[in-house]
Amino acid sequence: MNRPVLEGLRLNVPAYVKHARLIAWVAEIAALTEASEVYWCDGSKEEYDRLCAQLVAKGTFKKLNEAKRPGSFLAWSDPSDVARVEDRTFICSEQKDQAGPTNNWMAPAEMRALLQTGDKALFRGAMKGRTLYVVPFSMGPLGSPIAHIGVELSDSPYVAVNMRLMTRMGKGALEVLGDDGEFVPCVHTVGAPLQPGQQDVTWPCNQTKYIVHYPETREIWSYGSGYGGNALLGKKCFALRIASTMGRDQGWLAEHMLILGVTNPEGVKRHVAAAFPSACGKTNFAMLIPPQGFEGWKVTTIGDDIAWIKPGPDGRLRAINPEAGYFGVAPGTNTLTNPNCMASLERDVIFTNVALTDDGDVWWEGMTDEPPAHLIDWQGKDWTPADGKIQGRKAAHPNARFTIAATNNPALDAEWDNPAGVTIDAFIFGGRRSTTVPLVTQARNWTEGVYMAATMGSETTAAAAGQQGVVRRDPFAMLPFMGYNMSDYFAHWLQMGAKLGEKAPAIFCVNWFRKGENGKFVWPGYGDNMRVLGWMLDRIDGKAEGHENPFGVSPKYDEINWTGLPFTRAHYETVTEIHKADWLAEMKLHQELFDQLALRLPAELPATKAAIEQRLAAL
Ligand code: SAT
Ligand code: MN
Repeated sequence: MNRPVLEGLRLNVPAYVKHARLIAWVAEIAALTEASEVYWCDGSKEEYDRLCAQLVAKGTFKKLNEAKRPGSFLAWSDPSDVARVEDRTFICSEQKDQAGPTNNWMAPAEMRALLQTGDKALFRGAMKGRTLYVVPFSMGPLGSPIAHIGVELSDSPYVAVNMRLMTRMGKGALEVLGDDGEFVPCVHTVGAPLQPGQQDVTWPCNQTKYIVHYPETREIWSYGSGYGGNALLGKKCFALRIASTMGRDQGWLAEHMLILGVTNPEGVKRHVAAAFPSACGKTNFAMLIPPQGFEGWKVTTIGDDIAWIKPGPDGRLRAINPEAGYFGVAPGTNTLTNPNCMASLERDVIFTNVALTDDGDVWWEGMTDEPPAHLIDWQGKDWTPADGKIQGRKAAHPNARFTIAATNNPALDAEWDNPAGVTIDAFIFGGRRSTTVPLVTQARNWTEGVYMAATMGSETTAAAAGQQGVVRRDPFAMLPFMGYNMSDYFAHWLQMGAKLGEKAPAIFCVNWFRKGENGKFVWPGYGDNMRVLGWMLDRIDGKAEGHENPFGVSPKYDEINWTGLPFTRAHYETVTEIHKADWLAEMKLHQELFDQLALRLPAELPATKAAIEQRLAAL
């Protein structure tokens, strides 16, 4: 085997690596970025512990109190690098209309000049003074027919250790790859080369950021950020943007969906996949504990963020979670809203941008009613409750996160690692809407369901940089994650439905976030979402009649199990009422989306809209 040795740089290829193309690519990127060293991750616990210890020595990680939070660390990012950067995210397909009007686009040759080939290309010398970590990973159970392999080359040890929790990372993935297997190449740099003798900072990054995807060649290049989906390239970049294009070409779906199992007291188990935008409660829904009135019911987690879905041998859809861990939002999480999550966070956690307590533990807004008397906030400054109350200064960043292995979750589904996946009985789509959209509606057919998902709106959250709380269209909760033309994606969904026929899952649209006149959420949410889920299962089993409205079928008040929840008919009215004026305004927003996507929009969608408008007019 040819093991190239670059001038002055050893590639350090371990004996077990037999993939010539992989080795050649690592050599090429090491040369381009002028990394000072190359390290191949094997994914072992020893390696994880060693890298974490190095991060502690560098000051990137603080080791948390071993008695209170064993095996856990806290990282604080640069204040400019705290969320996904949607305006710096590009889909560089050969043709602009392949990326479509909802994506940033640049011609591949132009982008490559900027990043790789030009004299001042950003990746040239970008890893000077840093180690290049070779991070092989499998998205999906090792060897699953639904899984795919990626290799991330990153100069961030923070990325390497997070990838070990978030994916099946290391030797196992390389074994699946063999000596000639296909992999998605992912190149990542924080964009902060070090001159000889230059002191490093604890969170290196660059003000300039590029998160770039080449769908035709299935490559990812990420520059300048070390945070979350910008840097952990298996997640949004591969498992959604690149995988969505693979799904279009190969007849499957890559979706921004949690997957949960729900078992009734008779032991009958169903599976649902639910799409919500970032920071709208996917992790909470996936870990839900059934409330009073649902004794003997059990909800189990297969995934909390992403689903890869393919038709199985019986013609029904089967889904896997391509990830192996959770990168969840910390603020708002507590023992009442999500006890399973709090239990998952007891040990072996990497926290990012939460606050540090005086006894070496963590705190975030919403963890307890009363904040501790003193904290160090996510920017390393002293914080007391008065800072929160008087100045509104947050101790934890609103997009503060935890990274944990899925195996930390006490509600982990027994099938979560099954290479064949689980059969999907229903899809749920939900946005964050303080008005207009009712608690739950079932689509009368697949096309109506695709319409609901396509026209979904949601108020923006801290998960992405930019203004918060503004309603935007977020089709299928995929707006920031679509790897190709949104209209073609709608068409792909319609085609999948036609292929599935009678075997297609039911489709529901939900809104947990409607507010009353006092500006407070009316629906209690969290565990009580089980009541809505229960109605959906009744619908699937033909046990609930519901009633028709212009958009589909909604529950009658009495069809929901209210045991243990004082939720009156008047409350119910507040979260289910359809205001004609609101909906006439909403339909205009649907039209704006359709105008934007007009060029390749499937005719079924405007036709569905016209039918809804007719029914609305008759209200
Ligand atoms: O993209 S991230 O993984 O940083 C979080 C999200 O938006 O879901
Ligand atoms: Mn997400």
